[in-house]
Amino acid sequence: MPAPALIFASNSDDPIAWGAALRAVMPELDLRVWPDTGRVEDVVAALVWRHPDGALNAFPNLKLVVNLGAGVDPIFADPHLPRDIPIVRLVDPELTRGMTEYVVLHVLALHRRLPELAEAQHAARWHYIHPADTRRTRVGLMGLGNLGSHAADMLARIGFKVSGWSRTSKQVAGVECFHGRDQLPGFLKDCDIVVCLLPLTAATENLIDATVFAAMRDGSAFINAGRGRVVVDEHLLAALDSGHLRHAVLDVFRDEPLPPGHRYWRHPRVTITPHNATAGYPQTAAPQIVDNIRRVLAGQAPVNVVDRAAGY
Ligand code: NDP
Ligand code: OXD
Repeated sequence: MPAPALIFASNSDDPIAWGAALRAVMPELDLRVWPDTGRVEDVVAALVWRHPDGALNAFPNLKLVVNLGAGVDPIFADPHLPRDIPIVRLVDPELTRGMTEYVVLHVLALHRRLPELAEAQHAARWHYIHPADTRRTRVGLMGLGNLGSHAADMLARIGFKVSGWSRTSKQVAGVECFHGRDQLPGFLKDCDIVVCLLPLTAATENLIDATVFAAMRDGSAFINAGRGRVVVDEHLLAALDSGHLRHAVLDVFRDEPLPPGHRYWRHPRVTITPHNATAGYPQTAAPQIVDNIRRVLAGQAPVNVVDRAAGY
């Protein structure tokens, strides 16, 4: 039997590093890099990030599509996506740890008022701000999945009060949990800092709009590391311009790279990071990818399968 072949299609991941990590757990693996497919019949799995539309239809024996990231919206952007092949996403412990690091970094920076202090330093102005009481500060996570629940746990351990909002009802130790559209205002009204870790789906696109910002506390802050299209940019800018929101930290954008003329770049109340909150790491992600390849080759269901109907 020929060695299982895998097609790698990503312009932002290093096929050499991924090949080495995958072969460390599956030495017989035959890794091919798009567009050098070789004999298309050999390919059983595709490892992709923003693959070319229709590319996955080239492989008649494809049994698995692996998204090289946590968010699968780039896969669903392909109008010719094969219908019946399971799609799995990365649930990589290092990717998760990296996102928690990002969330904690920016929550602490906002909590300790670093943007205002940096502005004061720039003007050589001694601007005393009394430190806020962590135990009386509430951080709210929109999205309580793999990333949101891990970040929530760390924030609670630091001493913040933590709330979370999800689609379905959840229970997370130390987190006040809300779910569904009806409970969104109740979730938002007590949060001092709101963190979006939602996937982009038909239900979340443009979800965070003027109504959502109005439901947030006066003087609260917002972090978006989920997806740019979940937020209505003009409404966020209006909430920042009016001072209703004191600051926004944005890692993800409607169009990436963020266009040079976009108002976010020069807004005094916006901090921008270039979609680098976290990433998948070959060494820690390879074992689960290989496990899933072995599963589909043995006729078993893979793990971390994306729910196509829900879109995440
Ligand atoms: P999960 O699928 O594990 O969790 C998604 C969470 O969002 C779940 O709690 C889910 O609710 C909730 N959710 C989904 N739809 C809705 C909705 N309509 N209303 C309310 N809640 C909803 O995903 P991850 O935690 O692994 O990742 C989350 C997102 O983070 C990714 O999809 C991606 O967009 C983004 N991301 C960004 C990165 C970056 O570098 N900036 C890196 C990695 C990911 P429920 O629990 O009920 O299912
Ligand atoms: C993402 C990722 O989904 O980098 O943004 O994993």
